[in-house]
Amino acid sequence: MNKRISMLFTITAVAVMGATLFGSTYTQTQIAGQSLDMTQMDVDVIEQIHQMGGLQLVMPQAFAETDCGALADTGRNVVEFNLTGESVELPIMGGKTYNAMTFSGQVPGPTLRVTQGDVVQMTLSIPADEVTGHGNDMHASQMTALAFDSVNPGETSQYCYIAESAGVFKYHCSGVHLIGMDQHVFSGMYGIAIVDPANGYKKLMVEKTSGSGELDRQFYDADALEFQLQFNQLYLNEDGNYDAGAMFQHHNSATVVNGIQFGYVPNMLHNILLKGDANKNIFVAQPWNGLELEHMQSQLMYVENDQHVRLFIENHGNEPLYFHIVGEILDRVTQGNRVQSAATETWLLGGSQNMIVDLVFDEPGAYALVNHDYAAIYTGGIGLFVAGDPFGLNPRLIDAGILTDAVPSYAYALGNPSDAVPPMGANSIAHPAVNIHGLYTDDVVSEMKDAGMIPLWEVIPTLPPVP
Ligand SMILES: [Cu+2]
Repeated sequence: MNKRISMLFTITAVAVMGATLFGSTYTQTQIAGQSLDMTQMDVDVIEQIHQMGGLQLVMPQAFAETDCGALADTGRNVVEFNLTGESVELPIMGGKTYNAMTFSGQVPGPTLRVTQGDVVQMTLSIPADEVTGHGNDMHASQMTALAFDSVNPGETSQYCYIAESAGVFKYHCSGVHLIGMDQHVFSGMYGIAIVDPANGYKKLMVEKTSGSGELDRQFYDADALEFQLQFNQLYLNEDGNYDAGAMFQHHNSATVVNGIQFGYVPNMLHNILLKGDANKNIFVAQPWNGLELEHMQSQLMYVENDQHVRLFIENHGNEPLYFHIVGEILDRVTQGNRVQSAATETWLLGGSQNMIVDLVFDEPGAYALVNHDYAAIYTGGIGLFVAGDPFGLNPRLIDAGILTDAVPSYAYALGNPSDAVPPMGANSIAHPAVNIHGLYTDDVVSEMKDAGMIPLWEVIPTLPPVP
């Protein structure tokens, strides 16, 4: 064997050995559901690496436990953020379920909204019957990485930090001492914190041309109707379990927006209103169509024309997000508290990156938001905004007695989906109504009913027929 071939052989052998030793073990460890015993980690190094799945992540802990008492005495506003780590079964497209891991029974987890300079008091509780420990790495924090670790079942842990930087920030489970972090995140343990700028948002300037074609500038007040859109992927096997092998190869099984594939597309009611038949689909893909799906039935997002709309967008996934709205231009893109672009067609977000998009929908119509990666579009990365009254429904809804007067968006009749509506901030315009929509456990749904959000699946059958 000549030297070159011998060298190639050696490299190949090492690669094969590596795959055997690490790859397969990793998959088993991950899928088995996180029971790696850290007390066993003093064994020899190879065995240790073997147990961890071929990779020992040597990095500081994600955050330190800080003195919540001292921060509470500073006079700053303290915001409590309480989460529980819960494994539950949740639906996926096609009538199946998957073994989800959640913060507080929903995917994504609850959104935290604070103002720059506030103290966040984050408390993570893990129920005693939970199958694994969980942690929470909040990207909005900047802390010495010391004491905080994953929380064991039956225990609670707390840390505090000052939200110093404005913007959108992901939070996610950090696994059990970082092990299984990928499984926990892709199974649903992610969410966002919105940190509003201390001086509020800037007003929006949109360049247009006037009637005679001359350049004109229109200004919109900083107050806006707001939505949150969190993109991610699922990597599931046929049994609805996380498939680490698929993740390592970037072979996702679904693209999700706020946890759901095709969650913001027309449904049965829209079919009836526009086509006179519940079964005549308007859109190419309407998997979450019927009222029997309750809070999982797809819903649309409604905005007014000539209204300042603000979108908080996070890419939680492994794949890039090429965010685009079909038929619209992103009037302003902000990251952190800095404007990155204006009047742009598409903006790219890498993994764990975010932006705030400000825009105005000028004309009545239906506008699809997409990840303009075609593989993402056709696996669920698409949803619809409906601006104004493009279908002329106002007179029909008034005739039916559902509305008393013409309204500037269908949100006044149907509400906007709860999982796309962030908590209110100082520059938020209130949504006319909010309907219960999202990847929620039944407990979360009943809390939302108590909070006055609309269960459309109960309300719609009681409405008079629309002529
Ligand atoms: Cu976890």
